[in-house]
Amino acid sequence: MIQKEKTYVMIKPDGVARGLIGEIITRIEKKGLKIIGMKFEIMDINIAKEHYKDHSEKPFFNKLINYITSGPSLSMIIEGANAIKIMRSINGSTNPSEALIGTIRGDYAIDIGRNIIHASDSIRSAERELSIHFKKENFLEYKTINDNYIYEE
Ligand code: IDP
Ligand code: MG
Repeated sequence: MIQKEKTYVMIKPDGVARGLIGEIITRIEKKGLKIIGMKFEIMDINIAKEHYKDHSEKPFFNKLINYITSGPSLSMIIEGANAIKIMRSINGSTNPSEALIGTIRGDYAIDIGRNIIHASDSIRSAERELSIHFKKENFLEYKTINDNYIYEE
């Protein structure tokens, strides 16, 4: 059995407001990654601060928290082999003007302060972020066709 990872992905309020939920989920599903949890909400300000606490000293921190809590965002638990690295490549570089065309940020965004999507950057941050946003019972187990056709065994 191939070892699967879990990562935290969030379609930020600009991605939701621009009608990109379907497009983004389509890319994740078509790649073969599995959605095992989902939450649509306006993120609590303290949760947002905890999520971005590594950036709390940065000059853009307050604007970032205002942006993330400005409207509904879609949080997801995404599972798959190398899911953390794959989701970061699907998203593209943090600054959309440097992100490659073909990535979500490269195709749909321009400004670093409106870059549509988040994904955890390491196993440690994925575990930390998933525990901030989800409870144990939010991790759903079910079969998809991917179990037979995306992986060799
Ligand atoms: P990441 O989202 O690709 O992991 P990080 O460096 O962890 O990038 O930054 C977190 C988020 O903070 C970015 O996605 C972006 O929304 C915001 N951010 C990062 N750098 C800047 C900046 O220089 N100005 C405004 N917002 C920024
Ligand atoms: Mg980051």
